[in-house]
Amino acid sequence: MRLSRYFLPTLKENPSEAQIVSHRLMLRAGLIRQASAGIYSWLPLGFRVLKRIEQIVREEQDAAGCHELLMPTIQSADLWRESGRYEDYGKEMLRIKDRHERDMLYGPTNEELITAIFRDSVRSYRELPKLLYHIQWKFRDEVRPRFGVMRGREFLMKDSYSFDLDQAGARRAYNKMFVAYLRTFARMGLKAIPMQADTGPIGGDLSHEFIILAETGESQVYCDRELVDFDVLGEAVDYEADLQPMVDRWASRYAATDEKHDPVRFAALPEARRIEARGIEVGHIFYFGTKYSAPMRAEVSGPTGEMVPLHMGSYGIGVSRLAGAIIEASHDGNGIVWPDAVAPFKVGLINVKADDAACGKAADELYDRLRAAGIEVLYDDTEERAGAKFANMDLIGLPWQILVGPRGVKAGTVELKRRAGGERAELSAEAALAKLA
Ligand code: 5CA
Repeated sequence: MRLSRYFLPTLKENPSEAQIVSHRLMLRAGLIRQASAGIYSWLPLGFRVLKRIEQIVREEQDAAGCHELLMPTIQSADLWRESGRYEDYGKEMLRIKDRHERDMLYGPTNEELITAIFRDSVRSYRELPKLLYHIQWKFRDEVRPRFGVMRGREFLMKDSYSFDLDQAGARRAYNKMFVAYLRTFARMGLKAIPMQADTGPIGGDLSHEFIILAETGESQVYCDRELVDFDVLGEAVDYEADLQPMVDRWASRYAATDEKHDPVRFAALPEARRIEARGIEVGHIFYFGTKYSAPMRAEVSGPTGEMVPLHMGSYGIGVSRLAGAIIEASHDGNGIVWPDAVAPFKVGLINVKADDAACGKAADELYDRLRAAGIEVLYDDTEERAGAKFANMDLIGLPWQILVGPRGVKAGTVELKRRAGGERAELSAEAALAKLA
């Protein structure tokens, strides 16, 4: 992509409305713009990041045997009356009337709708277990939307739902999601720690929040330091095998949010291992048994012919929140430092001297070669002065930068810079290409 043709409205000044670094950087780097309180437009660069995050989430859900579908954002109130949550949800729910005066709502979550879909199509325990998910916008009329996309009113969520005959089956589904979540966040360069958590309006008695540690997090959390160093991506996962030992390895260590904190158990840890910190919740998984299936009569015939209500769980990931959370975890004084896996482009190519014909030619050629090699590149071919280009490229945080300047053009070299750490090397264009390919 040539920057001269792209739409990347970056800001030089810090926007006054942003209180935390990720919000500031998302506005400054031209990723998002606020449409109204807690509601954001995703500009081209931000949208690429959002799609990257979504794709990692999708790949790990698919690997765990979860099937993607898409439910609507607008739902009928009648379904929510069946579960009893229409009244319970209170002011957080955006309620709408259609032209026939029917009560509708903008979905804050989808337990009711998926339960209705399932009960209308599945009759026998033989069709179980099933895991379904979608990635769809939600609306919650939060009292205090803040921190940009971290606590929005409209936000993108991946929500999965599991259907099993009994509690043991539901536990297997829960474990699959537990492991899939560990992998998902690790692939994004995050250290997310599963912590015992409150279930809130979703309900149920088994629940973990996946929390990344960050000073600006909204939750107070407590955990065993050793969890931070657990390796996640090192071992291959067989989702058909018993995942309980792997889950226990994590769940047996102390990790809890404020609501579930047990000071006595925490104090039993050696002092050097006690972490008390702030955390950002990037995912939340729940087992809630028959909370929805019983009142909504989502039943299947069991092995002996009797009708039994489904055992269910739901599993959420804050896809849009993750864009902010990743920046909280990965930035420096100059801007964002995107982990490779979610970066909007892999490389930023800079023509350091816009008015130098030889530089322009060399940079154009390298741009073509990078693209031919399938490397995603944002090429700053604008007339800006070099200093402004460098600052801008650091701000948007692409993992690699290639600088093409007059001295290098004479010597037959370019400068390759790693955004994280700032390491630089002078090398031939061929060597730079080989390194990036
Ligand atoms: N139905 C369940 C699981 S599918 C559910 O709604 N869970 S949740 O309420 O915990 O939300 C799931 C995830 O969405 C959270 O872990 C969080 O990462 C994200 N999320 C929740 N509220 C917001 C919000 N206001 N803004 C941005 N992300 C949010």
